[in-house]
Amino acid sequence: MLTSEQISEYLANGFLTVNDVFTDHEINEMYEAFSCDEIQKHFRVNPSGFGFHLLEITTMHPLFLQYSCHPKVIDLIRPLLGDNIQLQHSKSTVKMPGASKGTIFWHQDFAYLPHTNTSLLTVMICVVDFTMENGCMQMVKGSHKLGVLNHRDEHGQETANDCTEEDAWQLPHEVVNIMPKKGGISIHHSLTLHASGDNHSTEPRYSLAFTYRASDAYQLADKVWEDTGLAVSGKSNHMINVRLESMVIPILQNTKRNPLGFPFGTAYRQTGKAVAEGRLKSPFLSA
Ligand SMILES: O=C(O)CCC(=O)C(=O)O
Repeated sequence: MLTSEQISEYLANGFLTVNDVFTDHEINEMYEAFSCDEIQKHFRVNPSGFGFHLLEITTMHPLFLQYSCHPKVIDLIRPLLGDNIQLQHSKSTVKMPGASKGTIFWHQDFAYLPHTNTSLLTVMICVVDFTMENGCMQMVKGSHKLGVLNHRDEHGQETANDCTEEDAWQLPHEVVNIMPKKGGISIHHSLTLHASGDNHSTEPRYSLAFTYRASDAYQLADKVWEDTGLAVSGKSNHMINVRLESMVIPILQNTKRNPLGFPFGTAYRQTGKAVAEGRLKSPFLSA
């Protein structure tokens, strides 16, 4: 369980590091799971980008499913999300050593997966020590209180470098290096601004990321992954109410980085087929 100090820290800063969550035995198990052929082949296919983000990892190995639902994780996040929790997505975050294989620009996760409320967070499980050298995450203290920042270009599309509001990670804002030890985790709020660099060490940075949501957060955009909506705490998905938070959400129209929608998916176009295909247009509006 989190102490009241840790809960206050998360609420104030928008992130938290907790060490000594998993034993060496559990970490070795995860490491072994990463080593299976099915998973390894993904890390090597894309030398220049998002090969390290392999989504739906819970469907690829039973151990990853087990750890996404593990009481050690769920007991820690229950005070932050409430009793009814679902998985929103799962992924490997394995940074291979080398330039341009793992840079993540400043962003808020919520900008890519907006919901009706912001009760979403990500747990990163560190299978090795996280260091500046191997591309640990950096987070801006208190940025979860800034609302949803702009991640769009003038056409409403995702920008190449994610968040456009540079002031948000300059002084007086404080940037913190998030460096859990092997077996530790970090937890960050879906609005916490974060980034990470390449892995300049000689070893892969093995880690897993599970994004969870309060079950009353209803998804507005981005892909529904195979494991989205998996109940990990409390009631199953029946009879869940939807909770609305008052906010403005700049919905991304597309993802430039990858038209197929991997890894972030595209905003759902909430239009019927005839409208989407341009067969139906108002006779009173110009294009
Ligand atoms: O793995 C990392 O260093 C960062 C991952 C990240 O920011 C994300 O997936 O949103």
